[in-house]
Amino acid sequence: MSDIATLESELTAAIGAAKDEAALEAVRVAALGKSGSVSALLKTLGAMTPDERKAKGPTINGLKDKVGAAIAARKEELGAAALDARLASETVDVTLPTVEPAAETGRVHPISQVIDELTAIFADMGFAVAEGPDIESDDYNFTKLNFPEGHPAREMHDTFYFNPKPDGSRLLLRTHTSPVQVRTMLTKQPPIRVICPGRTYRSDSDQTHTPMFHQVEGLVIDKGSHLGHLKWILEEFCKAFFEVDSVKMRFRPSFFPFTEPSMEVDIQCRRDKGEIRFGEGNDWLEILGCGMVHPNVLKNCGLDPDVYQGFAWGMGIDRIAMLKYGINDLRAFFEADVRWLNHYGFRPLDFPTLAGGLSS
Ligand code: 2U9
Repeated sequence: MSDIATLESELTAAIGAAKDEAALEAVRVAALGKSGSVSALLKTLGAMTPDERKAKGPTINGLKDKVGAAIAARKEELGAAALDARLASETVDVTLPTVEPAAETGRVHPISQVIDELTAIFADMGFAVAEGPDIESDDYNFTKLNFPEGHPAREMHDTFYFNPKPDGSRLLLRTHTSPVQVRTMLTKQPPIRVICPGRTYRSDSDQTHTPMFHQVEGLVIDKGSHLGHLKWILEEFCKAFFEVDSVKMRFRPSFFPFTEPSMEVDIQCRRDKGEIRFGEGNDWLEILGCGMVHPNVLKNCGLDPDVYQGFAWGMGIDRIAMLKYGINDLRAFFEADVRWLNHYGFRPLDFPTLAGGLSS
């Protein structure tokens, strides 16, 4: 074999053996670079006689072309293999479960969920939501609501009072959401249909009471409002809230300064191995208080009781949330334990609607 043929087979083997572009470049420099083996052969042409050049020129130039072409072909091969390897390493398995986006990992607190649920139910019956300040005056929290001076609820040990002002008046943390209805009656003309959900405060703390708790109260004022309307509204609410087709309710006489007559309301239930089922059974569970708005309250809020009648009700949101969702420790509501919230909380984008199912 001639020297040129030997060099060609050596270079072809080296090109084929180059594992990556860097190795191939080293072969190219060793063959075609300034001091490369093929370049050295090309240089010998200059010193040859014309006949020698005619004889050897095509072989040497042919070697240069073949080596160049082989390097280009190998480069393409290596590029394609590198791309295949990258694509293989970046493949996505579309059958794997998706990662939950950040917006869906948080949870809605059961109290917020229950407020959304009862708002959806009462909104469907034509009620607006009214809100007011947590810090209230004695007048709006007690006096306008027909609490006599010296009523036990006004005692220091039941109500959180702020220090008295120079004129002797005292602000307080509202003990119920009723001052919101007082504000509504003082600023809006009947017919009035509002619900008032919000935080309330009483100086009370044990297994079943927390100093801050949540209430929702409702108020209807119109000409000719009566207890039949109240009963229907409360029954519709209980059916929708507890997601049952029918529910029996029991109205027992009671007393509140702001309503006359006043009633406490129980709903039918069945207690079964620590669980409570609504809309069935022979047991009763107290869930709310209600009554016709006292004529003194109507007068105190600028309405003529001979023209307008009203009814109102109030219930503890924390309590109905516990009953509906089987939560038995009230204090857990306010401990901000993420594990508890992951268990009892609701998905943030599942809004409660009557059509879509309140808690689905
Ligand atoms: C106005 C007139 C009347 C609101 C009412 C109740 C009955 C009631 C309790 C239930 C459990 C409070 O959370 S609880 O302790 N509430 O029983 N609340 S009637 O009556 C009003 C409110 C405002 C102007």
